[in-house]
Amino acid sequence: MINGKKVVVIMPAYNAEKTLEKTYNEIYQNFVDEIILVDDFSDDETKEIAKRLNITTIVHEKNLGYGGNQKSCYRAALKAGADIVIMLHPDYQYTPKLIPAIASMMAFGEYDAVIASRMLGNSALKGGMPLYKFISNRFLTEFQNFVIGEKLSEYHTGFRGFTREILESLPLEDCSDDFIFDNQMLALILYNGYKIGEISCPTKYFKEASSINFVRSCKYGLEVLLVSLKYRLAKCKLPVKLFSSPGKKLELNKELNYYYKKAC
Ligand SMILES: Nc1nc2c(ncn2[C@@H]2O[C@H](COP(=O)(O)OP(=O)(O)O)[C@@H](O)[C@H]2O)c(=O)[nH]1
Ligand SMILES: [Mg+2]
Repeated sequence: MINGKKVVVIMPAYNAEKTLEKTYNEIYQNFVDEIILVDDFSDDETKEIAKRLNITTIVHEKNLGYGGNQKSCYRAALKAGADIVIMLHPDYQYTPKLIPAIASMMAFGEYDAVIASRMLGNSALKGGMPLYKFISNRFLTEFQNFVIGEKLSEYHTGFRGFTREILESLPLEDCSDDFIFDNQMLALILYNGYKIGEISCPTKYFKEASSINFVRSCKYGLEVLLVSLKYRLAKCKLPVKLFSSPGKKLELNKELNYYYKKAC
């Protein structure tokens, strides 16, 4: 708990057996009330390791994709009574040591969402981010900031925090089940007038921390351009799916398939 707010860490996992334990070991648990992992039908030992680490583990019976995985994570966190949810990739790319700082930025009412940015400061390339990802990130960020009229240092980090209100109020069920989910969610947060705070975060690139290939990155990049344009059109009062209509909020009565539930 921080300031009386229940803090839940969620980890959308896919083939994370080599990095999960290291990530978990760096979560300072004094402030964290619960950790929930959703395994998106990995073909490695992710769920077994999660259980051994005493992490509440939910499994998908088929691969739903990165966005589909996050939807399950947020449903589970809301059901667990979370006031603040921290999304952390279990691939040991971001430092979990920043969780208390990120949660505090929301727990005292200052922000509705927080991103741990690799682009504040100068650490992304030093941490091994491939040059093409760095340049794409810079370009997409500048483009998106310009089109939607915001000023974030990046929109693509895998370490973020959200208040319960955001998870309950936005039409997240209508967002993609693929990687573009992350970008749609940030765009929706801004579209609806919520405040996003940023904190600088070191990043590490190594084989297990980065599996998205060039082709998937290109698809993601094009989708980011599209999300930005849709945002602008919707702000101009044109009917645009996801932004204009009320949309579908997270369905909390959807069944979650618990593989292991930590005893309270
Ligand atoms: N659910 C799901 N997650 C995936 C898939 N591929 C990658 N991921 C996860 O998506 C996140 C981001 O992918 P990653 O390869 O680390 O991207 P990068 O670090 O930005 O290069 C990681 O937590 C991966 O485990 C997939 O097919 N399904
Ligand atoms: Mg990664």
